[in-house]
Amino acid sequence: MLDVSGIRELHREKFGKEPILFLAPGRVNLIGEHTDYADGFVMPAAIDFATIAAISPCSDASATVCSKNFGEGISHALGEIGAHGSHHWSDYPFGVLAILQQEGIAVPGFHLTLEGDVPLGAGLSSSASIEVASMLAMLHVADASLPLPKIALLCQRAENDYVGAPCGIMDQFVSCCGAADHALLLDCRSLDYRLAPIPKHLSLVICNTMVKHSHAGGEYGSRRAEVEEGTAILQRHRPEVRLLRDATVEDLKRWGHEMPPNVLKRCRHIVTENVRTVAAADALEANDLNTLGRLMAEAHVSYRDDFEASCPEADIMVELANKLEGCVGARLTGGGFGGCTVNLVESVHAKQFASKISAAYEARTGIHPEIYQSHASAGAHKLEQDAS
Ligand code: GAF
Repeated sequence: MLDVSGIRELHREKFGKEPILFLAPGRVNLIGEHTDYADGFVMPAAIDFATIAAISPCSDASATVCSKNFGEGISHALGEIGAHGSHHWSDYPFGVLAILQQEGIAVPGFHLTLEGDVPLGAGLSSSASIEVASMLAMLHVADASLPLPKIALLCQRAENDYVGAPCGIMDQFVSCCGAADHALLLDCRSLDYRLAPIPKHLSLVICNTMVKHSHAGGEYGSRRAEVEEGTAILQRHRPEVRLLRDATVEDLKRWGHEMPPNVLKRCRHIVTENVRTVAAADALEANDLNTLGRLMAEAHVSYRDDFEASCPEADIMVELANKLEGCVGARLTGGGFGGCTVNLVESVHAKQFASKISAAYEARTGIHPEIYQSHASAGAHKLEQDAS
């Protein structure tokens, strides 16, 4: 759990001013992987792990960010933020500042302290949580407000344009709009969403394979490029296909032979994943947990075999989970190539599930995993002065 009063104290000590605090959560995705940038469907939930941004205005025209857990602090003149980052952790808050400036929002000089407990590089959206918490904080000192979906879009732009990671909208959106005890089915084209309650007797158990992933690294971008290549081939026959959201399995059967085999597989993952994701939301709402579990299993196989975004350790984690008592569904979550699995587990079995999977995974891989239990939590918000 984040030490809210410790963060407040740290800020006071460093900058001599009482800060205002904002919290933005990380996320776990139940289903719908790499569908967001194809205008498709995703169903994540915000989690108990988060970033807190503590901010106070300063008298000169500079922006200073500091952190104990992300790394060294840094300061820039407000007029010298630039359009691209420098591969430093502070690219996330400075990217947010750059985008707000581009939007014509006059953010005055500030001191910003950022602390978080979202495991880094684990596929749980630590970056989105830093961006969203930073943006809420900067909007506060600018005395400006924006609707949450707009904040999500601007944070995505910070990550795409300033940090240089070609992510979709899912992570920033659920960090902004997540709701306690609910998963969020998002239509990534219209940004309409509906909240599906997670049954009270289920727990979210997140298993960290400890295999690091990185979005700025090549694999995420190369998958995205393959998806775009496949989309362009379909568009020759069906110009109304703007993105893979508009394509069907029939389209792929008819014209898939024109695609390189790997491109066809990537497209098949996305087209079928969209169908599974909407069906999974329906199943969750209908309390049809067998169907939900089956769809999560199919999604993992598709992610592993068609999208080729899994890794041996994640496959082992999922295989082990599926054998344990109380497991409703298990799959690799997030951008892929490592990170965490998401497991829906009957709460009465969750503790035993965690200890058994930890021991079995370590026995199979020699890696000691981290296992986190989380609720589906609320989206980004201001922390009241007395929050501790
Ligand atoms: C990462 C990206 F940031 C998201 O936009 C999404 O594409 C996800 O990978 C895969 O579903 O988290």
